[in-house]
Amino acid sequence: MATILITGACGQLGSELTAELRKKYGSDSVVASDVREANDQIGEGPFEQLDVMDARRLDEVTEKYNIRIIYHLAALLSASAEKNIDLAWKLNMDGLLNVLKLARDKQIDRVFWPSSIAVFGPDAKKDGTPQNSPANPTTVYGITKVAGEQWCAYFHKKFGVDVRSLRYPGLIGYKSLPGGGTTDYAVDIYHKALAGETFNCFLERDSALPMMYMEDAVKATIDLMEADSEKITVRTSYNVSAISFTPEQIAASIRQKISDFDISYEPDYRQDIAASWPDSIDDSQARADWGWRHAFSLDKMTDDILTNLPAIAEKIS
Ligand code: AKB
Repeated sequence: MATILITGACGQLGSELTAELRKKYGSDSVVASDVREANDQIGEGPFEQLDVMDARRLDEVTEKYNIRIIYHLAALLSASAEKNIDLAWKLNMDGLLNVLKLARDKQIDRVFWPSSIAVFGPDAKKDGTPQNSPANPTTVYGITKVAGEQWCAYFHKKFGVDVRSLRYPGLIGYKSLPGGGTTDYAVDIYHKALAGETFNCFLERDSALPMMYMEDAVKATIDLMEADSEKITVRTSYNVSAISFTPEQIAASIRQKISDFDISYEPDYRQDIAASWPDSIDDSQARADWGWRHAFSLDKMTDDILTNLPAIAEKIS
């Protein structure tokens, strides 16, 4: 198996993707990297401390392990990006350009880069947003994702870089804590429910957003990366979708298991971000091109999280 490098491996998606790729291809075939120190969730295997804005260090790590495939996940998410627009632009763009140029110069076999539903803004269709809706975001994060998608398409067309991408909805997992996203409330809510605390939600009760359970997200990512090249007809980024719900609906799902769970609402600036995004996404192109299917409904996800989180909650909080 060709050696894989993951950037941002200690993040919410990175931790679970690293662990799954190591299970699938063997620990030594997957080099985890992050600007932070390694965490327990990524499992055993090589780790390098790496800032993706440092092109020379990225090159050094690639050479050291003879890297052939890169999952480039390091980025600032939407809420953090609004608080630090300079860092968001620099990290999200310079990081991606460093990876794309390296892939071109070293003829890396395949690159994965995450885009987001944040590419869409208020003028996109709210429900079942199509693949080719106008992408006019009103957030800094969204701007970096639109620009990033165009860079991916450009490097593919001009230099033949086999870069693939998904527009993730909000990703919900229990194995690590997210940081800096607008959809993160849907992770935190389970921790509060299990601790017997009232959850104070920063979104309005009826603010619907597209979401996906982490197990589905990891599967979508690996399926896309393993698909034959001729099946990939979208070289900006694929819409992918699973479930869509409001804070009120996730609270009701939790209440089926924890009947006295309570939620209160105190919307802040993140409500404006959420309001600018779609409520649900049409991902028929991904389903047709490379066979994407999700497995987890809202209640199935709630059940899985509330069953498994108690055993590890203390370790990750
Ligand atoms: C965020 O909330 O910023 C992310 C995203 C939807 O890309 N989870």
